[in-house]
Amino acid sequence: MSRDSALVAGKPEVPPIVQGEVISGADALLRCLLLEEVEFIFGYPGGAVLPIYDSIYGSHLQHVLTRHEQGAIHAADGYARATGKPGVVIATSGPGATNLVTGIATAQMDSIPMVVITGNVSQDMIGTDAFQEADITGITLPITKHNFFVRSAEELPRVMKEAFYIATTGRPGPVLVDIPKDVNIALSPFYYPETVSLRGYNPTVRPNKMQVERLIKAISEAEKPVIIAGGGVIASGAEKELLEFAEKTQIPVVCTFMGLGGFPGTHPLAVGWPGMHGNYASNQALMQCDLLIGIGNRFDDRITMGRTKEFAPNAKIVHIDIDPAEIGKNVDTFIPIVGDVKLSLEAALPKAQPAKSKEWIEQIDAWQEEYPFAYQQNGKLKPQAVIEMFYETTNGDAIVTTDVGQHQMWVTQYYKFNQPRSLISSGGLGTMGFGLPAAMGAQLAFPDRTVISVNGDGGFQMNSQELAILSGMNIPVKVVIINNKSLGMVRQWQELFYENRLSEIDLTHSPDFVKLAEAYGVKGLRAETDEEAQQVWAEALAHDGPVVVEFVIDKNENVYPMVASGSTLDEMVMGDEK
Ligand SMILES: Cc1ncc(C[n+]2csc(CCOP(=O)(O)OP(=O)(O)O)c2C)c(N)n1
Repeated sequence: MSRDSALVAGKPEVPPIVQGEVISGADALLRCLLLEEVEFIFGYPGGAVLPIYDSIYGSHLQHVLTRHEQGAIHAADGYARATGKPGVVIATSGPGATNLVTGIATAQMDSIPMVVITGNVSQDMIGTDAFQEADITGITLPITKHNFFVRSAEELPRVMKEAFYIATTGRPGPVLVDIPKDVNIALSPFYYPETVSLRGYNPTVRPNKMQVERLIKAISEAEKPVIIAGGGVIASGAEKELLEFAEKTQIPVVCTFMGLGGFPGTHPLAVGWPGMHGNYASNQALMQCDLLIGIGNRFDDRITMGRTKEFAPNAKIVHIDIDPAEIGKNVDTFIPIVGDVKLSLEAALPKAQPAKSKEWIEQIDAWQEEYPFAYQQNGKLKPQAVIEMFYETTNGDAIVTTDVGQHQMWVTQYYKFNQPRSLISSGGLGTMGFGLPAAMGAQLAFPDRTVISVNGDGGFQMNSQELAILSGMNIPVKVVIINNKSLGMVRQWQELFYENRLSEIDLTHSPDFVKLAEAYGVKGLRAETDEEAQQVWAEALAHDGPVVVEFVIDKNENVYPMVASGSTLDEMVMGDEK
C-alpha cells in the first residue's frame, strides 16, 4: 500500500501507514477509514466507542458531531447521494445503534452506499443484557445489504475493506460493522488487504449478449416504446449512455421518482414521472405502450399501484438491473437483462436503431400539452409557485433535498431536475426527518453549490436539532419550511378517503420557526404572500450562511393529480385545475 493512497483531500499529510505495525483496534479502524479516503464521518460518541473517539482526537479525519444519531445517518446518506461515495457514520452501542435503524432502512430501500460503524459491549458481556447492549446485527439483518460482527482486532482491517467493497459494488447499500469494545482496545499487527475476494458475492455486471440482441429486435418491432429510468441509472453513472440511447432510438423516457435527474427533465424526449402524483402523460404512456424498457428501476407499488396484472397491459417488458432478484419480482418480464446499467447500455448502443415512434411521440407531446402540472392562483401563497421560484432563481442548478409529504411531491412536480444527484429524497421508505440532515451532508460535500432543503412543518420538527450543526459549522443550507400547519399529506388522505374526519393532523402548536432558527444562531425569515415570498427568498439566496425560510401556505392545499390507492394509472383524479 503506497503512502499516497492514505492522503485525504485538503488535509495535512497523514503519517505513513506501516503494514504490520502493532496498534489498537480503534487506531486500526481510523487507518482503514483514511485508506478508504473517507472525507467526513458523522457520528455521536458513547461508552462502547470511547476508544474510537480517543483515536479520532487529533486525527486527520473530519468528524461531524450531530445532535442525534438519526441526524448523523441521514447526513451521511445525503453525502452519499450527492457524491456517489459511501457515507460513513458511527454510533455507540445500544440506544446509539438503535437510533440509526430508520436511517439504515432508508438507505437500504434506495440502494445508497453506506458504512455504518457501531460499538458494542465487550464480547464477554454479549448476551447478558449488559448496560447499553443491543443485538444490532440481529436488528439490522433485514435492512442492511450485509452486516459484520467483528471478533478480533486482527480481522478488523479485512472486515472494513470488505464492508466498503460490498457497500459500493453491485447494487449499492448500507453495510453495518459492529465492533465490541474489547476489539477496539486489543492490540494487533495492522495489515490492510489490497483486494477482496468473497465467496458467494460476485455481482453480474456484464449483460448477456443474446438478451441485448433481443432488446434491439424488440425495439425494431415496437410502435409505442417507453423507457422507465430508475435510480439505478444514477447509481451506475449511466446518464450519458441513457441520453445517447434514448436519442438514438427515439424512445421517450419516463423517470421514476428515484430516477429524476438521470435523464434531463427538460429534454424533448422526457415525459415526466409516473405514479400516484406523477403527470398524466407518464401514466398514460405506461398504460398504453407496447414495449416498456425498465432501466435500473424496481416497478414499485407507487407506480404499479399494486395492480401489477393491469400495469402496462399491452407491453412487452424488458428489465435491465444489476440485482437479479428485482427481475420478475413485481411484473412479468419478457426480456431480463442482468447487469450494470451503464455497461448494458454501452452494449446496446452500437446496434441501437431508431424505433417507429414518431406518432407515439406526437401523442405523448399532446398529452403533455393538454394535461401539464397546473394550479390555480387564489390570492393565497401557493406552494407550487414557491417551488417554481426555486427553479427559476437557481436555473435548476441547486441540489434540492426534501422531506416527506405534500411538499415532496410539489418539489418533484415543479422543479425540473436536469442533472443526476440533484434531487435527494427518501423515495422507498418515505422517511420524515430526512431532508434537513441530508442537506447538511450534501452541502458539506459541495460547499459552493446552492443546497435547498424543502420540508413540511411536521418533518422539519423531527430533526430540527441539526440546525445547531448548520450554525456551528456555518453550513449554508437554505432550509425551507412549507408550513400548512398540519401533516398535510395525511390530511389530504383523510379528506379524500375518510370523509374529512381529520384525526391527529393539527400542528398549530408548533414553535415560531423564525425564533427557533434564531435560537440556534441561524437567520430566520417568513413569507405569507407572493410578494414577501419573492423578497425573503432573494434575501435567503444572498445570505452566505444557513437560513431558515418559512412559507406559510393555505392549510387546505392538496396535491394533484392523484391516482388513488387501488386504482390503475389511467384512473387519475385531476383536481380543481383540470
Ligand atoms: C417517520 C415517519 N412517520 C410518519 C410518516 C407518515 N407520513 C407521511 S407524510 C406525513 C405528513 C407530513 O407532514 P409535513 O411534514 O407537515 O409535510 P406536508 O405533507 O404537510 O408537506 C406523514 C405523517 C412518515 N412518512 N415518516
